[in-house]
Amino acid sequence: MKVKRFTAANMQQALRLVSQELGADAVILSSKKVSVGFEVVAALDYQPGHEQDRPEIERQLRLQQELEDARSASREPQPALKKRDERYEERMAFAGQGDLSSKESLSAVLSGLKNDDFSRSNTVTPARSPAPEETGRSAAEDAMLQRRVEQGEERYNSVIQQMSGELRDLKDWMVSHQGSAWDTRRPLTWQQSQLWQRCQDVGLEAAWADRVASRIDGDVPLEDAWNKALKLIASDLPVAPNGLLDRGGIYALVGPTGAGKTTTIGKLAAQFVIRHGAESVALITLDNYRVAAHDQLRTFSRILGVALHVVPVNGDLNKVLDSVRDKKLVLVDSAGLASQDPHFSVQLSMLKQAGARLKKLLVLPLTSQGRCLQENYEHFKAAGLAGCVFTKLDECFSLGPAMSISALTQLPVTLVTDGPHIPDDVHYPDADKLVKLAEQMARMARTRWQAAEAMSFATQHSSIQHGV
Ligand SMILES: Nc1nc2c(ncn2[C@@H]2O[C@H](COP(=O)(O)OP(=O)(O)O)[C@@H](O)[C@H]2O)c(=O)[nH]1
Ligand SMILES: [Mg+2]
Repeated sequence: MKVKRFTAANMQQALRLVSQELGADAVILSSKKVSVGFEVVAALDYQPGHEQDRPEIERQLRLQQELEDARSASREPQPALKKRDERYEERMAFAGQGDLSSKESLSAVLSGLKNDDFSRSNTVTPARSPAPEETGRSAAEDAMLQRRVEQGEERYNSVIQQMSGELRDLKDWMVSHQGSAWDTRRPLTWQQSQLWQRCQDVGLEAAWADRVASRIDGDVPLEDAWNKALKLIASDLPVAPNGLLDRGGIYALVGPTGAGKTTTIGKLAAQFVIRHGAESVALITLDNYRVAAHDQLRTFSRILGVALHVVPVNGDLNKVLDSVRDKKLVLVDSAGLASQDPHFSVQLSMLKQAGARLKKLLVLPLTSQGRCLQENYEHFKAAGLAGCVFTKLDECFSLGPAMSISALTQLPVTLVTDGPHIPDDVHYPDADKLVKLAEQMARMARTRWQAAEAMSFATQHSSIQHGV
């Protein structure tokens, strides 16, 4: 937008100056009678009704005035300057509230005037800057004036830049807080906060969600960014090599009561017996703190024809392990004791003493709440964990909490069980499939909630209808 003030002996001449300099599309913003004739303020590319343009109009008029004042200062005595300042104040107040109540296009105004109004034009006092030869001012003075105007513009631009920077910071801060991002010191963009929220829906721990969201740049559409995020989640999830237990080894399953330790041992033993024969497997149990605690394992051992070794309270697990050295696969079952139980520390030290040859796998039932799973990890980590087993996949509604423990503690998922049936319901994990499943569960949960909400709305609605 270009704004300029024109002064002429009469209105027609002032409009002609406008037409000459700004063209027929110029819009008259204001006009008024002044001592030397008429003054018109006109603009090009002006949008009527755009109140936000007013500062820009005022800025351009002010610059024009400053330039004129500076020019006259170089040839007029001081008191004249004050007079001009007053004129400037007067003009500022006048711009936008002149005699022409509506802001009309110049072509419309001109077409309303008689042609001979223009032919009768005589001396015009143009607002345009006089050339140096007209004013008698030197080129150096002109350059100085020009510099002053440019300095004013520079100051203006730097203030605008500073303000837009502050606005950007404020927006980032608001976005990161709106998304309740984990690390509020490092704000997330709007898209990252959307990804963060989706990670939360999947059940990922806030710290992991934050790590995932902050690694995605915001240049791609949200759905593409989400697919990238899912790939990152899968790559963050440590999984044990496929077929690890098929090669044999010495494994102990630890975890809370009812997690599925004994059942999983039954599945693994049965599969190994089918492939390698009963004499290749040994079962050991530390769980003899309760009456009939190892009855279930004894039943498995009888059916499979596999030897079962019971380590008594305060017994020597290492000695028993030595006695089954010739077995390809040794599986140790344990009791899911509470940490305040005095037998817990006894069992823990037995497991620790067995050293690295005995790989301890933490059994995490996916049906448990995230907080419980975290407690289970804290409870058993002193045993020196080598991996974890996800159980009850068939009964769970969220995979995120267990996946978070595995990813944040770098405990590889070694096995996944998805039913109580022996020997079939045990599998080696696939990170991509687990993540996909986790996302599907989150989507299903959302749909379920939406349906429930719709149902409750429908019920309330019908209640009102029936006047209940
Ligand atoms: N649905 C389902 N049930 C399981 C699974 N694994 C174990 N269970 C059941 O969970 C219950 C407790 O299992 P158990 O092996 O005794 O747990 P433990 O106390 O850790 O030894 C039993 O009824 C099992 O049949 C599984 O993957 N899915
Ligand atoms: Mg058991």
